[in-house]
Amino acid sequence: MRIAILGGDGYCGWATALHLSNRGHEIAIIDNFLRRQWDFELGVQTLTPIRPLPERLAVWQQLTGRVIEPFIGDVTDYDFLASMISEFRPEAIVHFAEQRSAPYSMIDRKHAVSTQVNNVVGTLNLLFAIRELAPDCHIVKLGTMGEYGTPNIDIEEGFITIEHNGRKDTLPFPKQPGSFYHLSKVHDSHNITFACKIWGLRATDLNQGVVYGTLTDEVDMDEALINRFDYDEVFGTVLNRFCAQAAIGLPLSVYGKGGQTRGFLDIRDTVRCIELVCINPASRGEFRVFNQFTEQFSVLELAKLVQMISREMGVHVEIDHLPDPRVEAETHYYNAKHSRLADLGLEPHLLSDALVNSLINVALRYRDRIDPAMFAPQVNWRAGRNRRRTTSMLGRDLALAKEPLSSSIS
Ligand code: NAD
Ligand code: USQ
Repeated sequence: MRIAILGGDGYCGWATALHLSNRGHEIAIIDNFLRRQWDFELGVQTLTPIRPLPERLAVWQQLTGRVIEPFIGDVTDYDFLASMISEFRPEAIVHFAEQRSAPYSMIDRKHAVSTQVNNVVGTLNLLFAIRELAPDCHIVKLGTMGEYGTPNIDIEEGFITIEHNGRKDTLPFPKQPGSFYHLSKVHDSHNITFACKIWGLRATDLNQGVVYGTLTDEVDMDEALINRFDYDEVFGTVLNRFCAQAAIGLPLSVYGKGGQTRGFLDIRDTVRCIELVCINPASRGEFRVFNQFTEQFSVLELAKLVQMISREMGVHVEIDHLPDPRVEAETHYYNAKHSRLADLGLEPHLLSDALVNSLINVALRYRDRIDPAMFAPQVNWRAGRNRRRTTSMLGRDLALAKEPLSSSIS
Protein backbone atom coordinates (compact mmCIF):
# COMPACT_ATOMS: atom_id res chain seq x y z
CA MET A 1 0.00 0.00 0.00
CA ARG A 2 1.00 3.65 -0.37
CA ILE A 3 0.93 4.99 3.17
CA ALA A 4 1.72 8.53 4.35
CA ILE A 5 2.93 8.87 7.92
CA LEU A 6 2.19 12.33 9.33
CA GLY A 7 4.62 12.88 12.22
CA GLY A 8 7.05 10.26 10.91
CA ASP A 9 10.08 11.83 12.60
CA GLY A 10 8.49 11.31 16.04
CA TYR A 11 8.53 8.35 18.40
CA CYS A 12 5.56 6.31 17.14
CA GLY A 13 5.84 7.62 13.58
CA TRP A 14 9.49 6.71 13.07
CA ALA A 15 9.07 3.12 14.29
CA THR A 16 5.89 2.77 12.20
CA ALA A 17 7.43 4.16 9.02
CA LEU A 18 10.35 1.72 9.22
CA HIS A 19 8.10 -1.23 10.03
CA LEU A 20 5.69 -0.57 7.17
CA SER A 21 8.59 0.08 4.77
CA ASN A 22 10.19 -3.19 5.82
CA ARG A 23 6.88 -4.96 5.17
CA GLY A 24 7.01 -3.76 1.56
CA HIS A 25 4.65 -0.79 1.70
CA GLU A 26 5.53 2.47 -0.06
CA ILE A 27 6.03 5.07 2.64
CA ALA A 28 6.21 8.85 2.84
CA ILE A 29 7.12 10.70 6.02
CA ILE A 30 5.59 14.12 6.64
CA ASP A 31 7.03 16.20 9.48
CA ASN A 32 8.06 19.78 10.23
CA PHE A 33 10.38 18.91 13.16
CA LEU A 34 8.17 20.85 15.54
CA ARG A 35 8.88 18.25 18.20
CA ARG A 36 12.63 18.78 17.96
CA GLN A 37 11.89 22.51 18.38
CA TRP A 38 9.74 21.88 21.48
CA ASP A 39 12.62 19.96 23.05
CA PHE A 40 14.83 22.94 22.33
CA GLU A 41 12.25 25.32 23.76
CA LEU A 42 12.09 23.35 27.01
CA GLY A 43 15.82 22.68 27.21
CA VAL A 44 15.28 18.90 27.23
CA GLN A 45 16.51 16.08 25.04
CA THR A 46 15.76 12.44 24.42
CA LEU A 47 17.99 10.03 26.31
CA THR A 48 18.89 8.34 23.06
CA PRO A 49 20.89 10.36 20.51
CA ILE A 50 18.42 10.45 17.61
CA ARG A 51 19.88 11.47 14.25
CA PRO A 52 18.52 14.12 11.84
CA LEU A 53 15.84 12.73 9.53
CA PRO A 54 17.89 12.84 6.28
CA GLU A 55 20.64 10.82 7.98
CA ARG A 56 18.16 8.30 9.39
CA LEU A 57 16.58 7.82 5.97
CA ALA A 58 19.92 7.46 4.20
CA VAL A 59 20.99 4.72 6.65
CA TRP A 60 17.65 2.94 6.20
CA GLN A 61 18.11 2.99 2.43
CA GLN A 62 21.71 1.74 2.69
CA LEU A 63 20.68 -1.13 4.97
CA THR A 64 17.52 -2.27 3.19
CA GLY A 65 17.51 -0.72 -0.27
CA ARG A 66 14.10 0.75 0.57
CA VAL A 67 13.33 4.41 -0.03
CA ILE A 68 11.13 6.44 2.30
CA GLU A 69 10.09 9.74 0.76
CA PRO A 70 10.28 12.78 3.08
CA PHE A 71 7.91 15.75 2.76
CA ILE A 72 9.02 18.48 5.14
CA GLY A 73 6.21 20.81 6.11
CA ASP A 74 3.36 21.59 8.44
CA VAL A 75 0.03 19.80 8.36
CA THR A 76 -1.64 23.01 9.57
CA ASP A 77 -0.53 24.49 6.20
CA TYR A 78 -3.33 23.34 3.88
CA ASP A 79 -1.46 24.00 0.62
CA PHE A 80 1.52 21.95 1.76
CA LEU A 81 -0.69 19.06 2.88
CA ALA A 82 -2.73 19.15 -0.33
CA SER A 83 0.38 19.14 -2.52
CA MET A 84 1.78 16.15 -0.63
CA ILE A 85 -1.46 14.22 -1.13
CA SER A 86 -1.60 15.10 -4.84
CA GLU A 87 2.01 14.06 -5.36
CA PHE A 88 2.18 10.92 -3.20
CA ARG A 89 -1.43 9.71 -3.73
CA PRO A 90 -1.69 7.72 -0.46
CA GLU A 91 -4.22 4.93 0.05
CA ALA A 92 -3.96 5.44 3.81
CA ILE A 93 -2.76 8.37 5.90
CA VAL A 94 -1.64 7.67 9.46
CA HIS A 95 -1.90 10.87 11.48
CA PHE A 96 0.59 11.06 14.37
CA ALA A 97 1.52 14.74 13.79
CA GLU A 98 0.21 16.39 16.93
CA GLN A 99 1.50 17.93 20.16
CA ARG A 100 1.20 14.91 22.43
CA SER A 101 2.20 15.97 25.94
CA ALA A 102 -0.45 16.65 28.58
CA PRO A 103 1.97 18.68 30.78
CA TYR A 104 3.05 20.79 27.76
CA SER A 105 -0.57 21.74 27.14
CA MET A 106 -0.97 22.72 30.82
CA ILE A 107 2.05 25.10 31.07
CA ASP A 108 -0.03 28.21 30.43
CA ARG A 109 -2.53 29.78 28.04
CA LYS A 110 -0.04 30.01 25.19
CA HIS A 111 0.79 26.31 25.33
CA ALA A 112 -2.85 25.27 25.68
CA VAL A 113 -3.76 27.37 22.64
CA SER A 114 -0.82 26.24 20.51
CA THR A 115 -1.58 22.59 21.34
CA GLN A 116 -5.22 22.86 20.35
CA VAL A 117 -4.52 24.96 17.24
CA ASN A 118 -1.83 22.57 16.05
CA ASN A 119 -3.86 19.44 16.71
CA VAL A 120 -7.38 20.51 15.75
CA VAL A 121 -6.37 22.56 12.69
CA GLY A 122 -4.04 19.83 11.39
CA THR A 123 -6.81 17.24 11.59
CA LEU A 124 -9.39 19.57 10.02
CA ASN A 125 -7.00 20.29 7.14
CA LEU A 126 -6.52 16.57 6.66
CA LEU A 127 -10.28 15.98 6.49
CA PHE A 128 -10.79 18.74 3.91
CA ALA A 129 -7.75 17.67 1.85
CA ILE A 130 -8.96 14.07 1.71
CA ARG A 131 -12.47 15.11 0.77
CA GLU A 132 -11.06 17.28 -2.00
CA LEU A 133 -8.25 15.15 -3.37
CA ALA A 134 -8.49 11.53 -2.22
CA PRO A 135 -11.98 10.72 -0.88
CA ASP A 136 -11.26 6.99 -0.88
CA CYS A 137 -8.11 7.35 1.28
CA HIS A 138 -8.41 5.77 4.75
CA ILE A 139 -7.62 8.09 7.69
CA VAL A 140 -5.90 6.31 10.55
CA LYS A 141 -5.95 8.81 13.37
CA LEU A 142 -4.09 8.52 16.64
CA GLY A 143 -6.40 9.35 19.50
CA THR A 144 -5.82 8.44 23.12
CA MET A 145 -7.33 6.32 25.86
CA GLY A 146 -7.19 9.51 27.95
CA GLU A 147 -10.18 10.83 25.98
CA TYR A 148 -12.41 8.65 28.17
CA GLY A 149 -10.95 9.66 31.55
CA THR A 150 -11.64 7.26 34.40
CA PRO A 151 -15.41 6.68 34.64
CA ASN A 152 -16.78 4.35 37.31
CA ILE A 153 -18.08 1.96 34.61
CA ASP A 154 -16.41 -0.26 31.98
CA ILE A 155 -14.99 1.69 29.04
CA GLU A 156 -16.27 0.45 25.67
CA GLU A 157 -14.55 0.82 22.29
CA GLY A 158 -15.85 4.20 21.21
CA PHE A 159 -19.60 3.66 21.62
CA ILE A 160 -22.06 2.66 24.34
CA THR A 161 -25.63 1.44 24.05
CA ILE A 162 -27.82 3.13 26.64
CA GLU A 163 -31.46 3.13 27.59
CA HIS A 164 -32.95 6.43 28.68
CA ASN A 165 -36.59 7.05 29.59
CA GLY A 166 -37.59 3.80 27.89
CA ARG A 167 -35.72 4.48 24.62
CA LYS A 168 -32.46 2.89 23.49
CA ASP A 169 -29.58 4.18 21.32
CA THR A 170 -25.88 3.56 20.62
CA LEU A 171 -23.97 6.78 21.26
CA PRO A 172 -20.36 7.94 21.46
CA PHE A 173 -18.88 6.87 24.80
CA PRO A 174 -18.80 9.89 27.20
CA LYS A 175 -15.49 11.75 27.22
CA GLN A 176 -13.89 13.13 30.40
CA PRO A 177 -10.34 14.06 29.34
CA GLY A 178 -7.78 15.27 31.88
CA SER A 179 -5.75 17.96 30.06
CA PHE A 180 -6.04 20.50 27.23
CA TYR A 181 -3.98 18.02 25.16
CA HIS A 182 -6.40 15.16 25.80
CA LEU A 183 -9.26 17.56 25.02
CA SER A 184 -7.72 18.29 21.61
CA LYS A 185 -8.09 14.60 20.80
CA VAL A 186 -11.78 14.69 21.77
CA HIS A 187 -12.30 17.68 19.46
CA ASP A 188 -10.52 15.74 16.67
CA SER A 189 -12.73 12.70 17.22
CA HIS A 190 -15.86 14.81 16.90
CA ASN A 191 -14.61 16.48 13.71
CA ILE A 192 -13.70 13.14 12.14
CA THR A 193 -17.04 11.55 13.08
CA PHE A 194 -18.84 14.47 11.46
CA ALA A 195 -16.72 14.38 8.27
CA CYS A 196 -17.34 10.64 7.84
CA LYS A 197 -21.06 11.24 8.23
CA ILE A 198 -21.43 14.18 5.85
CA TRP A 199 -18.84 13.35 3.19
CA GLY A 200 -18.63 9.56 3.39
CA LEU A 201 -14.94 9.53 4.36
CA ARG A 202 -13.44 6.40 5.95
CA ALA A 203 -11.62 6.68 9.29
CA THR A 204 -10.30 4.66 12.20
CA ASP A 205 -9.69 6.47 15.49
CA LEU A 206 -7.10 4.59 17.53
CA ASN A 207 -7.49 5.38 21.20
CA GLN A 208 -3.97 4.45 22.11
CA GLY A 209 -2.72 3.86 25.64
CA VAL A 210 0.74 4.87 26.89
CA VAL A 211 3.38 3.44 24.55
CA TYR A 212 6.65 2.08 25.98
CA GLY A 213 9.87 0.65 24.61
CA THR A 214 12.59 1.80 22.27
CA LEU A 215 13.32 -1.22 20.16
CA THR A 216 11.52 -2.69 17.18
CA ASP A 217 13.09 -5.14 14.73
CA GLU A 218 13.83 -2.27 12.35
CA VAL A 219 15.07 0.35 14.85
CA ASP A 220 17.39 -2.29 16.28
CA MET A 221 19.17 -2.80 12.93
CA ASP A 222 21.59 0.09 13.42
CA GLU A 223 22.49 2.66 16.09
CA ALA A 224 21.75 5.42 13.56
CA LEU A 225 18.09 4.33 13.49
CA ILE A 226 17.63 4.64 17.27
CA ASN A 227 14.24 5.98 18.39
CA ARG A 228 13.35 8.60 21.02
CA PHE A 229 13.39 7.80 24.76
CA ASP A 230 11.87 10.81 26.53
CA TYR A 231 12.21 11.00 30.30
CA ASP A 232 11.82 14.71 31.12
CA GLU A 233 8.80 15.90 33.13
CA VAL A 234 6.97 17.26 30.08
CA PHE A 235 7.44 14.65 27.34
CA GLY A 236 8.72 11.71 29.39
CA THR A 237 6.09 9.05 29.97
CA VAL A 238 5.88 7.37 33.33
CA LEU A 239 7.68 4.08 32.60
CA ASN A 240 10.54 5.80 30.75
CA ARG A 241 10.96 8.13 33.71
CA PHE A 242 11.03 5.27 36.22
CA CYS A 243 13.63 3.36 34.15
CA ALA A 244 15.83 6.44 33.73
CA GLN A 245 15.54 7.19 37.46
CA ALA A 246 16.46 3.60 38.30
CA ALA A 247 19.46 3.74 35.93
CA ILE A 248 21.05 6.48 38.04
CA GLY A 249 19.74 5.27 41.42
CA LEU A 250 17.18 8.05 41.99
CA PRO A 251 13.85 7.34 43.73
CA LEU A 252 10.94 6.59 41.39
CA SER A 253 8.58 9.58 41.15
CA VAL A 254 5.09 8.20 41.80
CA TYR A 255 2.58 11.06 41.74
CA GLY A 256 0.23 10.87 44.73
CA LYS A 257 -0.98 7.42 45.79
CA GLY A 258 -0.08 5.87 42.44
CA GLY A 259 -3.44 4.19 41.94
CA GLN A 260 -3.81 5.97 38.54
CA THR A 261 -4.44 3.09 36.15
CA ARG A 262 -3.82 3.34 32.42
CA GLY A 263 -3.64 1.08 29.36
CA PHE A 264 -0.12 0.41 28.05
CA LEU A 265 1.41 -1.15 24.94
CA ASP A 266 4.81 -2.02 23.51
CA ILE A 267 5.99 0.09 20.54
CA ARG A 268 6.28 -3.23 18.65
CA ASP A 269 2.50 -3.56 19.03
CA THR A 270 1.85 0.05 17.97
CA VAL A 271 3.54 -0.59 14.61
CA ARG A 272 1.74 -3.89 14.14
CA CYS A 273 -1.65 -2.37 15.02
CA ILE A 274 -1.14 0.36 12.42
CA GLU A 275 -0.42 -2.18 9.71
CA LEU A 276 -3.44 -4.30 10.69
CA VAL A 277 -5.68 -1.24 10.52
CA CYS A 278 -4.27 -0.09 7.16
CA ILE A 279 -4.73 -3.44 5.48
CA ASN A 280 -8.25 -3.82 6.96
CA PRO A 281 -9.66 -0.35 6.23
CA ALA A 282 -12.91 1.18 7.39
CA SER A 283 -15.71 1.27 4.80
CA ARG A 284 -16.76 4.49 3.07
CA GLY A 285 -18.71 6.60 5.56
CA GLU A 286 -17.58 4.47 8.50
CA PHE A 287 -16.01 5.97 11.63
CA ARG A 288 -14.44 3.13 13.68
CA VAL A 289 -12.91 3.38 17.13
CA PHE A 290 -10.40 0.84 18.45
CA ASN A 291 -8.90 0.95 21.93
CA GLN A 292 -5.22 0.35 21.24
CA PHE A 293 -3.48 -1.05 24.31
CA THR A 294 -2.62 -4.52 25.54
CA GLU A 295 -2.27 -4.46 29.35
CA GLN A 296 -3.34 -2.16 32.15
CA PHE A 297 -1.24 -1.17 35.17
CA SER A 298 -1.42 1.32 38.00
CA VAL A 299 1.50 3.72 38.36
CA LEU A 300 2.43 2.12 41.69
CA GLU A 301 2.42 -1.37 40.12
CA LEU A 302 4.86 -0.10 37.49
CA ALA A 303 7.13 1.47 40.10
CA LYS A 304 7.19 -1.80 42.06
CA LEU A 305 7.98 -3.75 38.90
CA VAL A 306 10.89 -1.46 38.00
CA GLN A 307 12.10 -1.60 41.62
CA MET A 308 11.98 -5.42 41.61
CA ILE A 309 13.81 -5.83 38.29
CA SER A 310 16.42 -3.25 39.32
CA ARG A 311 17.00 -5.16 42.54
CA GLU A 312 17.54 -8.36 40.52
CA MET A 313 20.12 -6.40 38.50
CA GLY A 314 21.88 -5.33 41.72
CA VAL A 315 20.53 -1.77 42.01
CA HIS A 316 18.35 -0.71 44.93
CA VAL A 317 15.92 2.15 44.22
CA GLU A 318 13.35 3.74 46.54
CA ILE A 319 9.79 4.70 45.60
CA ASP A 320 8.81 8.33 46.36
CA HIS A 321 5.22 9.56 46.55
CA LEU A 322 5.28 13.18 45.33
CA PRO A 323 2.26 15.50 45.57
CA ASP A 324 0.36 14.91 42.33
CA PRO A 325 0.90 17.96 40.07
CA ARG A 326 -2.10 16.86 37.96
CA VAL A 327 -5.82 16.90 38.71
CA GLU A 328 -6.72 13.22 38.37
CA ALA A 329 -8.19 10.38 40.43
CA GLU A 330 -5.36 8.73 42.38
CA THR A 331 -7.41 5.56 42.93
CA HIS A 332 -10.32 4.55 40.73
CA TYR A 333 -12.12 1.76 38.89
CA TYR A 334 -10.64 0.96 35.47
CA ASN A 335 -11.72 -1.69 33.01
CA ALA A 336 -11.37 -0.73 29.35
CA LYS A 337 -12.36 -3.07 26.51
CA HIS A 338 -9.72 -3.70 23.85
CA SER A 339 -10.71 -6.65 21.70
CA ARG A 340 -11.09 -5.18 18.21
CA LEU A 341 -7.38 -5.17 17.33
CA ALA A 342 -6.99 -8.68 18.72
CA ASP A 343 -9.89 -9.67 16.45
CA LEU A 344 -7.83 -8.38 13.49
CA GLY A 345 -4.93 -10.62 14.57
CA LEU A 346 -2.83 -8.63 17.05
CA GLU A 347 -0.70 -10.90 19.23
CA PRO A 348 0.47 -8.69 22.08
CA HIS A 349 3.95 -8.38 23.53
CA LEU A 350 3.86 -8.20 27.31
CA LEU A 351 5.65 -5.64 29.46
CA SER A 352 7.49 -8.45 31.24
CA ASP A 353 9.03 -9.21 27.86
CA ALA A 354 10.24 -5.64 27.17
CA LEU A 355 11.11 -4.09 30.50
CA VAL A 356 14.75 -5.17 30.60
CA ASN A 357 15.80 -5.07 26.93
CA SER A 358 13.76 -2.24 25.51
CA LEU A 359 13.72 0.03 28.59
CA ILE A 360 16.12 -0.59 31.49
CA ASN A 361 19.07 -1.68 29.35
CA VAL A 362 18.58 1.29 27.03
CA ALA A 363 18.47 3.62 30.04
CA LEU A 364 21.66 2.02 31.39
CA ARG A 365 23.40 2.21 28.02
CA TYR A 366 22.86 5.98 27.80
CA ARG A 367 22.91 6.76 31.54
CA ASP A 368 25.72 9.31 31.09
CA ARG A 369 23.26 11.46 29.13
CA ILE A 370 20.68 11.52 31.95
CA ASP A 371 20.20 14.99 33.44
CA PRO A 372 18.69 14.55 36.95
CA ALA A 373 17.30 18.11 36.77
CA MET A 374 14.79 16.91 34.17
CA PHE A 375 12.80 14.78 36.61
CA ALA A 376 11.22 17.30 39.02
CA PRO A 377 7.61 18.05 38.01
CA GLN A 378 7.25 21.81 37.42
CA VAL A 379 3.98 21.96 35.50
CA ASN A 380 1.03 22.06 37.87
CA TRP A 381 -2.53 21.62 36.63
CA ARG A 382 -3.95 23.95 39.28
CA ALA A 383 -1.77 26.90 38.25
CA GLY A 384 -3.02 28.98 35.32
CA ARG A 385 0.55 29.97 34.57
CA ASN A 386 3.54 27.76 35.32
CA ARG A 387 7.09 28.97 35.65
CA ARG A 388 8.47 26.22 33.42
CA ARG A 389 11.95 27.00 32.08
CA THR A 390 11.72 27.73 28.36
CA THR A 391 14.02 29.35 25.81
CA SER A 392 13.16 32.37 23.72
CA MET A 393 11.62 29.93 21.21
CA LEU A 394 8.41 30.14 23.21
CA GLY A 395 6.72 32.91 21.22
CA ARG A 396 8.13 31.69 17.94
CA ASP A 397 7.16 28.05 17.79
CA LEU A 398 3.71 28.58 16.35
CA ALA A 399 4.97 31.16 13.86
CA LEU A 400 7.65 28.72 12.77
CA ALA A 401 5.07 26.01 12.45
CA LYS A 402 3.23 28.17 9.97
CA GLU A 403 6.27 28.48 7.69
CA PRO A 404 6.96 25.23 5.88
CA LEU A 405 10.74 24.84 5.58
CA SER A 406 10.43 23.49 2.05
CA SER A 407 7.95 21.20 0.39
CA SER A 408 10.35 18.29 0.03
CA ILE A 409 13.98 17.43 0.70
CA SER A 410 14.09 14.38 -1.48
P1 NAD B 1 6.12 12.70 19.02
O1 NAD B 1 6.09 14.08 19.59
O2 NAD B 1 7.33 11.87 19.26
O3 NAD B 1 5.90 12.76 17.42
C1 NAD B 1 4.99 13.63 16.81
C2 NAD B 1 5.62 14.10 15.51
O4 NAD B 1 4.70 14.95 14.83
C3 NAD B 1 6.89 14.93 15.74
O5 NAD B 1 7.95 14.46 14.93
C4 NAD B 1 6.48 16.35 15.35
O6 NAD B 1 7.54 17.11 14.81
C5 NAD B 1 5.38 16.08 14.34
N1 NAD B 1 4.42 17.19 14.26
C6 NAD B 1 3.69 17.74 15.25
N2 NAD B 1 2.91 18.72 14.77
C7 NAD B 1 3.15 18.78 13.44
C8 NAD B 1 2.63 19.57 12.39
N3 NAD B 1 1.75 20.55 12.63
N4 NAD B 1 3.06 19.34 11.12
C9 NAD B 1 3.97 18.37 10.86
N5 NAD B 1 4.50 17.59 11.82
C10 NAD B 1 4.09 17.79 13.09
O7 NAD B 1 4.81 11.96 19.53
P2 NAD B 1 4.50 10.39 19.59
O8 NAD B 1 4.78 9.92 20.96
O9 NAD B 1 5.12 9.71 18.43
O10 NAD B 1 2.93 10.40 19.39
C11 NAD B 1 2.37 10.33 18.09
C12 NAD B 1 0.86 10.40 18.17
O11 NAD B 1 0.37 9.30 18.93
C13 NAD B 1 0.33 11.66 18.83
O12 NAD B 1 -0.82 12.10 18.16
C14 NAD B 1 -0.03 11.20 20.22
O13 NAD B 1 -1.06 11.96 20.76
C15 NAD B 1 -0.45 9.76 19.98
N6 NAD B 1 -0.23 8.92 21.17
C16 NAD B 1 1.03 8.75 21.68
C17 NAD B 1 1.21 7.95 22.81
C18 NAD B 1 2.57 7.75 23.43
O14 NAD B 1 2.63 7.10 24.49
N7 NAD B 1 3.65 8.21 22.84
C19 NAD B 1 0.10 7.33 23.40
C20 NAD B 1 -1.17 7.54 22.84
C21 NAD B 1 -1.33 8.33 21.73
N1 USQ C 1 3.01 9.84 36.48
C1 USQ C 1 3.64 9.58 37.69
N2 USQ C 1 4.95 9.90 37.79
C2 USQ C 1 5.67 10.45 36.78
C3 USQ C 1 5.02 10.70 35.54
C4 USQ C 1 3.68 10.39 35.44
O1 USQ C 1 3.04 9.07 38.64
O2 USQ C 1 6.87 10.71 36.96
C5 USQ C 1 1.58 9.47 36.32
C6 USQ C 1 0.68 10.59 35.83
O3 USQ C 1 0.24 11.38 36.89
C7 USQ C 1 -0.42 9.80 35.11
C8 USQ C 1 0.28 8.56 34.61
O4 USQ C 1 1.53 8.48 35.31
O5 USQ C 1 -1.39 9.42 36.02
C9 USQ C 1 0.57 8.57 33.12
O6 USQ C 1 1.31 9.73 32.80
P1 USQ C 1 2.22 9.82 31.49
O7 USQ C 1 2.93 11.13 31.49
O8 USQ C 1 3.03 8.57 31.37
O9 USQ C 1 1.13 9.71 30.33
P2 USQ C 1 0.01 10.71 29.86
O10 USQ C 1 0.17 12.08 30.37
O11 USQ C 1 -1.31 10.04 30.11
O12 USQ C 1 0.29 10.81 28.29
C10 USQ C 1 0.88 9.74 27.54
C11 USQ C 1 1.31 10.32 26.20
C12 USQ C 1 0.09 10.85 25.46
C13 USQ C 1 -0.96 9.75 25.35
C14 USQ C 1 -1.29 9.14 26.71
C15 USQ C 1 -2.14 7.88 26.59
O13 USQ C 1 2.24 11.39 26.41
O14 USQ C 1 0.46 11.29 24.17
O15 USQ C 1 -2.12 10.26 24.78
O16 USQ C 1 -0.07 8.71 27.35
S1 USQ C 1 -3.32 7.77 27.90
O17 USQ C 1 -2.59 7.82 29.16
O18 USQ C 1 -3.99 6.52 27.70
O19 USQ C 1 -4.18 8.92 27.77
